[in-house]
Amino acid sequence: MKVFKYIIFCLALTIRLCHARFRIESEWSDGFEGTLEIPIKSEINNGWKVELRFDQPTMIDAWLGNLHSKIDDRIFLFINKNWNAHLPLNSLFEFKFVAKGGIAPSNFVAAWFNEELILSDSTSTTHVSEVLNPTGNTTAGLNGNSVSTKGTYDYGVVLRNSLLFYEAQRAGKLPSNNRINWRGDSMLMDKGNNGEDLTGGYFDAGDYVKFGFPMAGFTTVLAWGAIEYEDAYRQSGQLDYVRQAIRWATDYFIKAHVSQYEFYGQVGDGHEDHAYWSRPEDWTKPRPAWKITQQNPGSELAAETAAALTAASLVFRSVDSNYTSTLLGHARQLYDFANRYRGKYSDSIPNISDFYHSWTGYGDELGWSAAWLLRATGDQHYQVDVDKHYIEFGLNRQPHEFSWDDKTAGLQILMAKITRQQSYRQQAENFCNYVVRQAPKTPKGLVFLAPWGSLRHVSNVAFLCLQAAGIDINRQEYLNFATQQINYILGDSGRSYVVGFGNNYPQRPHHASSSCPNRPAICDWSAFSSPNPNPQLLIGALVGGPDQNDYYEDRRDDYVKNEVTTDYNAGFQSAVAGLLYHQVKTSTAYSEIFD
Ligand SMILES: *[C@@H]1O[C@H](CO)[C@@H](O)[C@H](O)[C@H]1NC(C)=O
Ligand SMILES: *[C@@H]1O[C@H](CO)[C@@H](O)[C@H](O)[C@H]1NC(C)=O
Ligand SMILES: CC(=O)N[C@H]1CO[C@H](CO)[C@@H](O)[C@@H]1O
Repeated sequence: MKVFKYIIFCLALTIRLCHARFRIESEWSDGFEGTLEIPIKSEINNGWKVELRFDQPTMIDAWLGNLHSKIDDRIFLFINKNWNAHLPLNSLFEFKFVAKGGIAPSNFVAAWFNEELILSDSTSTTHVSEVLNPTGNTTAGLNGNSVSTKGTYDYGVVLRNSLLFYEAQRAGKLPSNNRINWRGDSMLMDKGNNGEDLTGGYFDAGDYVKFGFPMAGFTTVLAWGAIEYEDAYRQSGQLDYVRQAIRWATDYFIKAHVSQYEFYGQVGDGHEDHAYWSRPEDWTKPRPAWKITQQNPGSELAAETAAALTAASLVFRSVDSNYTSTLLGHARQLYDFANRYRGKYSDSIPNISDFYHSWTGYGDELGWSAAWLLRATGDQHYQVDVDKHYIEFGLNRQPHEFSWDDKTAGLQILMAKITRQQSYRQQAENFCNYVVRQAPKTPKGLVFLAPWGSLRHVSNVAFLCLQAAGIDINRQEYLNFATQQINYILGDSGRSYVVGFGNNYPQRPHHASSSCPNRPAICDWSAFSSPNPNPQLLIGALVGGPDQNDYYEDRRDDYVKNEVTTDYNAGFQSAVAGLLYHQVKTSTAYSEIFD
């Protein structure tokens, strides 16, 4: 029997590529044959991909494309063949397929063309969320059409250097493959109140305190970049290194999580530390450690650590399943701890308050960690929690930055990626439109969100809006923005702001250990006040950056413009990985990448 029937449900308000139609060519007891009619509204030069979703397992034959991946036998991603990578403007692309295995046209619930939802039946939101790819990664930003990000900087080298900076920040016993020859073992006496081993982890910045909250925050951002832009890391030979960098933090978080409701969130007193200017290797005094418990909870800290462990679980999923489940186990417990025993972490660890007081409260971290757990596990309870947190904490608000303190914009973009729902996409777009189109700029075009560490704010928003571009929200505009901002940092402004890279890079970062001469020479406050460059090259470190007039001085005593931190480099490194990723994808047709 030959039936002609159209299923048309066009999301006209949100979708540029509207009026895609599905035509059923024929139908029989075991399956059907159908054609997706896709009007081509902008010329496709570099290939395309089509994703088909069903609400029950099926088998698909489609001869116009190569099957690239298949999830749960329900989600099928097809990439063009060599001969049909080009689709002319204003043509109608007819993508035909046969579905078999006891399936009816009503089981076909949604289709995407180059990241855009082009067809969705009225019930598809529930269907689609049930069959979400738990890693959410198969479709990340592959659309290469008409994007030009011709950087004149070698982003692969920048990634390598940034990872070397993280290596220079390691506390604890260094492994034999340590690449920083002026660094050695340090702070081997770090322990908890009951003697628990708390060695390892990262020094926060130019100092030696281990602040758990920003450490977790930067780990989440590094892991996020490693998930989305895995190909960029692979292509530049840095995939193993970024995994090691993430693991250096997550191994420490696992140690610090000494029981279900006990987590150490700080080692070292900031005031005492900041009175010391020398090498970490030379510090011998025992250091205090503070934890959160049921009686003294800390929801920002526990939730952000849950987010970091969850994001890291996605990084290790394909290489170490045991470690992945260890990470997820701790993450679930810490999220539960954060949500069940609520409290401001600075009330429980008051020693933090002069350094990383959380001004935005814990609502953003609760939403953000639930979203990460949703992505990694597909467990719909976390969707319910995200919804609750959105309402309780007003998380649909439009933030003005993305930072170690405020995760709201990250949550909104992450949810847009996971669910593809318009409400989240709109929030992501509002945020990026604000930073790209409205926020203050310096005379040379740097977006200027805050004076202290201006470039970390720039990098963070560049990273987020690259991800928005990857799900086709104002793609070209956001890609151009991110390229312009990152290239400003790398040299377009007339100098480089990354130690050891490019033209006239900073020589005197506010960073104690690299300001010290080689051992055994004494290192003290005279190293701090010396006018000379730091004796050790802290390669890869991003400094704070210029003021609103593009003014900057390379002075060691200027911690506003010239400190370096593990937090600053994370958004920066992930943004650079994103630019490299888009470069690679646009210089190669899909067929070449995936064949
Ligand atoms: C998994 O990891 C745990 C903790 O690191 C270890 O004790 C266990 O032996 C590992 N299991 C496997 C199968 O590697
Ligand atoms: C931080 O901890 C140190 C060491 O226990 C203590 O002397 C100092 O008073 C504390 N400072 C604050 C602000 O809590
Ligand atoms: C990092 C990650 O999770 N990669 C996964 C992306 O999805 C494909 C297909 O499901 C997996 O094979 C990868 O391991």
